[in-house]
Parts: sequence; C-alpha cells; structure tokens
Amino acid sequence: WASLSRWVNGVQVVEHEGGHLPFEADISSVVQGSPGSLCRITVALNNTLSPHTLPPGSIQYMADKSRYPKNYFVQNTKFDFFNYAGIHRPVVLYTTPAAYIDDITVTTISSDSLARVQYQVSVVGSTDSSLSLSLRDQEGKVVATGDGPEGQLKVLNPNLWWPYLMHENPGYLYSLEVRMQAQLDGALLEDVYTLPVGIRTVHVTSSQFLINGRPFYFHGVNKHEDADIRGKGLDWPLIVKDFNLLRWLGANSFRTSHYPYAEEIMDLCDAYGIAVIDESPGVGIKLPESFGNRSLQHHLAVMEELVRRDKNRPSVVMWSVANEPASELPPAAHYFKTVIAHTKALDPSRPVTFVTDANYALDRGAPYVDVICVNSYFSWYHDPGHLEVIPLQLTAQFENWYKTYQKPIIQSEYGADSVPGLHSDPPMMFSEEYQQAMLREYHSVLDKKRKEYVVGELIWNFADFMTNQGTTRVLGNKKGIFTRQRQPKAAAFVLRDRYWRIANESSCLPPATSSHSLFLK
Ligand code: GCB
Repeated sequence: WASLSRWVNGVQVVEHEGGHLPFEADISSVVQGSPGSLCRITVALNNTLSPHTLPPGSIQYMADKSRYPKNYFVQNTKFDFFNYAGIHRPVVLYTTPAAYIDDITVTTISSDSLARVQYQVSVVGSTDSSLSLSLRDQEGKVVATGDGPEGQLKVLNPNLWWPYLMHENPGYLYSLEVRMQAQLDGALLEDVYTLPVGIRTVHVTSSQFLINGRPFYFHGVNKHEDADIRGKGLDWPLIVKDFNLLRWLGANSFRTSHYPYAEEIMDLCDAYGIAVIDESPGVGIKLPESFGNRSLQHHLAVMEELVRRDKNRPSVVMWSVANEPASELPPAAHYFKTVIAHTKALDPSRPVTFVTDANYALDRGAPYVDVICVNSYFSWYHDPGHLEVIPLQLTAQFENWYKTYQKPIIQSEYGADSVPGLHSDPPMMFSEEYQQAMLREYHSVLDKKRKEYVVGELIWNFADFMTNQGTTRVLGNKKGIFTRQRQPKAAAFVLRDRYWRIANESSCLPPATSSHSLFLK
C-alpha cells in the first residue's frame, strides 16, 4: 500500500506512509476495558501511487468525453509487476512489560580464531535497568557473556556464517539472549529477547566482493513476492517450495527485486545461507518530480525503516536503494549521493548500490555506489532475435563500466520471456529454446569476466509473475526460469548445471556434497 491508517475503538492510533516495512503503535491507552471485552480495530489502506510515493506513480484523468466516462482515471506506474493492494503480511498484537528491550544492534568482525560481536541494546520505559547477554552456539553451549547496553562479546574459534555452497555448514547462527531487569515504581520488571546472530564480514575491493575474506560470486536470481491465488500475500508453503528450488538450482543469492520482502523470507535466507541484496521499494523513479526534496526525504525515511528492520541479518550483504531510476537526469546526482550517504551512515558495515540500466557515460548515481549493478537485455529489448550480438555488446558493457569506475560489477538482470511448452528450432523469441540460447550467450562472456571483476549474475527472473496488462505481456512477465506455479522450464536446467559447476570450482565443499543432489539442512 502507499499509506495506511489504523483506529482502535474509533481512535486513530497510527498512520504510515509506504508499504513493505513494519510499523507499530502503542494502543494501551485506548484498550482500557476489562479483560475479555471487545475492541474494534479499523484499518484503511490506500494504494494510490503519486510522484512522491515509493514506488512512484501517477493518476491520469481521461478528459476525452467521447472515449471515457466522466471522472474516468487510471493509475500509471513505471514498474513491471502487479500493484496488489491490501494487507499481505501478518498483523500481530503483542504486549511488553512497562519497561522493555526496544532495539538491539549487532555487528561482527572476525578472523579464523577470534570473532568480536559488538552489540548495542536500548531499553524503553526505565532509566534504572540492567542488561545481561549470553551467546549460545547451535549445541546450546554458552560461548560468551556480557552486560550493559553496549559492549563486545569475544568468541574463540567461531563458526562463521557462510553462504550456501561455500561451506559444508552454511548459514550458521548463534543465538544471542538479551535479558533486562528494570525497577519501576518499586516493581521489578523483566524482559527477554533472543536474536539469531551470524558471524561474518563483508568487504568490497576494486574487483572483488569478499565474504569472510574470501571472494564471493553471486550466482543467483531476482525474485518477486508473487504467485497464483495469493498474489503477493505471505504463503508459507510457497516460501518453503521456493527455498527448495533455490537450493536445487545451486543459487547462493537473490535480490529482493523491487521492494523489501517479508521477514519470514529473510529468516530463511539467514538460516540457509542465501546472500541477499536487500532492495528498497525505489523502483520506477523516472519522473523529474520524483527527484525533488519531498521524494528524497521520504526515500531517506524508507531507508531508515529498512536498515532498522534488517540490520542484524547476516544474509543481507548489500543494500540496494533503487532499481532502474532515470539516473541520467541532472538531479539524480544529488539524489543518489544523499540516499547512499544516508544509508552508509545508518549502516557503515555493508556496501550500498542501486541497480542501473543507464548508459555508463551518462549515469549520475554510479559515482556513489560500492558495486556497479547493471541490467541489460541484449537480443531481447534491443536487437530482438539477434543472439549473435550478445558477446560483443555484453563485453563492451562490462569493459566500459569497469574502465570508468574500477568497481566490481554484478549483472543484476538479464533474461528472455518464454512461454512454457513453446518450442522452436531454430530458437525463436518466446520459445524455451530461445531463453536457453540467450542464457548461454551471456554465460560465455560472464565466464571470461568473472575471472576479472564481474562478481555476480542474477537471472531475471526466478519465476513468471503478474504484471499490468500490455501488448508485451502474456498473462504477466514470462522471464521466469520456473513457471508461476514453480515448475521448471528448460532454462532452469541450464542454470542449474552452471551454478553447481561454479560452486564446485570455488567452494571448499568436500567433493561428496558437491553433487546435484538436493542439499538439505
Ligand atoms: C527490467 C526491470 C524489471 C522488469 C524486466 C523486464 O529491467 O528491472 O522489473 O520486469 O526488466 O522483464 O522487462
């Protein structure tokens, strides 16, 4: 939704702008009845998108009375997925003691033999509280303890958090138990919060993306929160299925294109070792008025909400502040400089990017990113049907970007639509064979450049998904390597062979586990 208001027993308790990210309201003062008495919660949602919302959009009134009824209008957007309305994720009612643990921030630094878990805890409701912390490993053994609102826990011989297929035990999580005791009006209050903690580091050089000091290559996907029946709504069996497919594919990463995903999905990324490029809903920022101060202030606020939600997740290895904005426009320089600097100030521990499809020579946001993320659709939107142009055009794309910026590059989107079951020899557009052939052409160039400075490739898209209707969409976008029902197309097998081969080349997995068998945790 674009904005939401909520009333309890007729009293407005909260109003929030923007979807995808959590917010809350303290309703104690309006639910004062006796236990068991009824209380009415009213929610009003508005999914109208304006030039100042994220994502932006605009309402267009159709004035031509000969063609449209009176007051006829449409919602225009500049993004390629269905603008589902409604509440897509759980709404919970919870209680706390009058004084409680409000927030925890954890960052980790490590060498092979020693890790430091730095923590900060904030308490609300009391100025007289004490905190004690204990860190347990997966066997339940306490490996470090601490106290007070900030400090460092030292862990000897830590089990590091590794991405899937980079280690035989990926996604290792400790659990940090934080206990608070507070005095309030003569009463002793207690609160406990347990936070999963993964110990890992992320660094970027001019040509590498390092996790725990080792070069990491993103071989993964772009996703959407989308499926039949539930649309965008959270659906546990679907999530479990998707993670099984990711592991079947040998994918070690995904980008949350083009908005923050449900926390339940992020929990599985932490636990399975799927590295995430965590993207804000800054998609389709194209209109000049969407680069103004009002939009900028909202974008900064959204980044605060995103970082606050996901800052403690080891799976999140980079923030993406936007997808394919009009970054060649003059105001884009100040806009992206500001959004990226703000995100880095909120979280100095992670690299920041945005995903571009602008020309390397004209892009005004690229000077501020840590990693260049480029989308391209050679032989699809450009030179349709001409697979033979890919090697030359893709090589030039990488070389131009690298020469200009000397930063690592991720091919953050590439792909072709295919209608499942449509076959063609020679490969023609929209057939499964064309999608396969296009992948192979891209891969031949990626195989050369990943030895130099290309640090990842994310296919567009994991699965087919719903979009607005249009002459280029056939019941939605068909660039999935799986159908919308999660059945593999021929392209899925091309990627599966490739991802497992890349993983085997670079991992420290013992040979027995690097087969094609499903890697179950
Ligand atoms: C893009 C967009 C993505 C679209 C995709 C496509 O560049 O980032 O949202 O769905 O291309 O298939 O056109």
